[in-house]
Amino acid sequence: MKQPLAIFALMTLPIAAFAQDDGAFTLPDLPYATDALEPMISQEIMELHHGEHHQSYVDNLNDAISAGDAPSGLLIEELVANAGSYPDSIRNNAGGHWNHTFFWATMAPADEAGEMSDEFATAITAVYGSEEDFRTAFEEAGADQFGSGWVWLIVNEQNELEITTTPNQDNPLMDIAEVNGTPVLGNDVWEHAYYLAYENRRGEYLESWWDVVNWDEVSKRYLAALTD
Ligand code: MN3
Repeated sequence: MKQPLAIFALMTLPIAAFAQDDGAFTLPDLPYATDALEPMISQEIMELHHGEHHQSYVDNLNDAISAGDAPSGLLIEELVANAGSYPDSIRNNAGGHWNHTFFWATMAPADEAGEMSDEFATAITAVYGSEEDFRTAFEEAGADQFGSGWVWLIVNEQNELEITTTPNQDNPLMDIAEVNGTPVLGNDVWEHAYYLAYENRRGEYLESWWDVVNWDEVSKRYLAALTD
């Protein structure tokens, strides 16, 4: 089951994220300005989060591959899908690169965030009762993730929507994840994602974040993640 998930992830992420120059992974450009998600995500947080944190995952991943921790020339999806076969240097940094690339691509400035497609909205309502109840469940899962990690909405192996969390930079595409599936939405609940603006108020960050979710993009990823 791992290979199809990896293929779906490849199909639904921007190609630029995986361009390799001389075999090295590179930091993808943000699809908007660093101040474009204000005030939900401050420019200061965005500059640090993208320019420093994400860059570090990319640099550390390249260093780990150079050191022989994983073969060179593999796709990020291949490294992520087989994370359990590699040292933590690969698991953490390949995960960090994939997760942040996904995160930037599934957000948008509030006035460009779009709407859920009818198909996606229907699926949300079928599982959670209403969009509001879905948001509450997602926020609660994010708040309950102990320490650093991510909260995800995935299409699971039964082709159903499911909310799950992962610690650190793990994600549901990884072979070592407790729950496997294709992410269609994910929020970063590491303190570096919110602390400068929200301090210890993770719940407030999770609630504010909805305004910058790119529903057009998430709806497309939902359709792409469904299997026959
Ligand atoms: Mn982060």
